[in-house]
Amino acid sequence: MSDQGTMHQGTMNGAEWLARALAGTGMSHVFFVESVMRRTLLQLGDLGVRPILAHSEKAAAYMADGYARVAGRPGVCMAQSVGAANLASGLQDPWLGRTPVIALTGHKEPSFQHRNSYQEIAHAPLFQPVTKFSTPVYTTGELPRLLRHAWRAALSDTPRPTHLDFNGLQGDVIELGQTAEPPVLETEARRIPLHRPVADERDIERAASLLTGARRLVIVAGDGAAASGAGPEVLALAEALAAPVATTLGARGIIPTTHRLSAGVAGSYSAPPANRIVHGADLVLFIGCDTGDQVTLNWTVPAIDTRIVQIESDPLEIGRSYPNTTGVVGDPKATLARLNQIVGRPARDGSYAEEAARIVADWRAGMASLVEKNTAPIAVERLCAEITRALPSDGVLVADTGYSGIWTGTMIDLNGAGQTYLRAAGSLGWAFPASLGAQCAAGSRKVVCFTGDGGFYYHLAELETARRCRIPATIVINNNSGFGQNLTGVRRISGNRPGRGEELIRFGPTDFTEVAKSFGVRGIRVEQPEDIAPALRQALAADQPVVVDVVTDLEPRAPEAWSPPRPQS
Ligand SMILES: Cc1ncc(C[n+]2csc(CCOP(=O)(O)OP(=O)(O)O)c2C)c(N)n1
Repeated sequence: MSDQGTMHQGTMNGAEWLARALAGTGMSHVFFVESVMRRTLLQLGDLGVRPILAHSEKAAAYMADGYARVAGRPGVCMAQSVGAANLASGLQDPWLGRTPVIALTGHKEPSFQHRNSYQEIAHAPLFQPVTKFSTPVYTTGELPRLLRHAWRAALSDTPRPTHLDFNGLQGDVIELGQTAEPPVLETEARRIPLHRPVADERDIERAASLLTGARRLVIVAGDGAAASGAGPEVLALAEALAAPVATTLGARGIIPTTHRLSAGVAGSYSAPPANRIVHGADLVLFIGCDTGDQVTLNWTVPAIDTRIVQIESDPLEIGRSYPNTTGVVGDPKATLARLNQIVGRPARDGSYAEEAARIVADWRAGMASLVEKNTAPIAVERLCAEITRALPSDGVLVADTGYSGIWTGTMIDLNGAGQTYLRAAGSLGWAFPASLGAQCAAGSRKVVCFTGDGGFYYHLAELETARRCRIPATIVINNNSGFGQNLTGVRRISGNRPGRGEELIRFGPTDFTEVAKSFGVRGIRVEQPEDIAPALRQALAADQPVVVDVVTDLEPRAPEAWSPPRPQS
């Protein structure tokens, strides 16, 4: 090809076009594993976008996920052909968590297909279940159109990953051709959600009259409400209608968690109050909430026949799981702003809000002895209380799945203003790489990762990335030498015989400060409760990554969700 790598009048090499187009969106970092798109990565660096070399493709995808959620713009991750399967597996969490991650891979030329090529299986089936849009790119000429489509698809409601698979195992096709298209992806670079349609006025009025007519109204705010930045509008509505506010785990902190109307996280990863309060409602207002099994405790909270009003930007979500639903399709923040105007300040009976506040206060009082526990082994409730105190007012908390989600979602309070809570959508090990990506987007805001030791083992190698790239996240490890959450289940199936089956879930002990040190990362070991606060203070003040390895015990159980009584048969 005669024009390889050279610049013609008004045209540009595809690799350069890609770099300029990505840089033009305002992104600051991309995440990759060598060997892929080297020219693009070098040019991105020249344009001020930092390529972060990760140690596995899955970690690169998680970094892009954390980055996107904090930046409010797409996160980009890249891998060569043989890394595509690993990258695709890393898209499960952003798919479930509804994050616009854009994955770029290479594949071998058509002439290599169907003849036992080294290192490659079909990519399309790998990406099909975890992307909204996935397509091969065979020429540079197609690149601008397909990348723009991948960009739009990732960002449009509901945001989710997309994928471009470039010809050539390192994505070489874009090295070969020229394009005259301007390197521009977006007409206007905006934070997500890009569009904020307000629902139909009659639908909002109908919702307002249902809501004001309910006596025991409860709001359940979901990840969509959090993504829309609807916290102030949710709180204003809750106050106007004296409605307790429960949230999905991902919307933890959308309003201040210590507010008298905050009922906490509802569903399966919850403390008892929220489920009791939601289940006691005569009408539930879901806002940007997927009504999935996790937030509804397998569709029992609220009960399936409860009257529902649902505000949701994606019409497909209206009534997906609750038949008795009145839908309002619009961006949560923009639609709530109008709803609040219509609702005004009606006279309300505040007795259900008072009852809810009492349920929460009683539960908190019951937790006080653990929250204040002063002796070793350290209670995780105490660790959480120390994180509540230490997290800066604009801090970002990134939680892993399982107990890490339950502990942080029930025992760490958030201010409902500048703080951000990100949680795994289920993949153990997600939090550590995601926190590194989040920190890349967060600038001077501090990111705190909360992970169990089981979760942390997954991507230990990224300690090297954190040091090399000087990503100053604070990594708190709840180090209980095993899969704590799974102890209950193993005991149950082994007939509660002491020790029986525990080899399935116990490991360690490991001193993660020694592990960190071997990667050149600072570590602080904490074995006594009074040492947690100083350790967090030092870690948060550092301009480098710090591992805070907190030694806890495997036995204590995290808060358990309240389940409604089974109907008599
Ligand atoms: C990829 C993946 N594999 C397995 C699981 C199942 N799982 C959920 S929580 C958990 C244990 C987590 O252990 P750890 O991170 O040490 O936290 P702890 O429960 O001890 O607080 C496991 C194995 C999962 N969620 N994701």
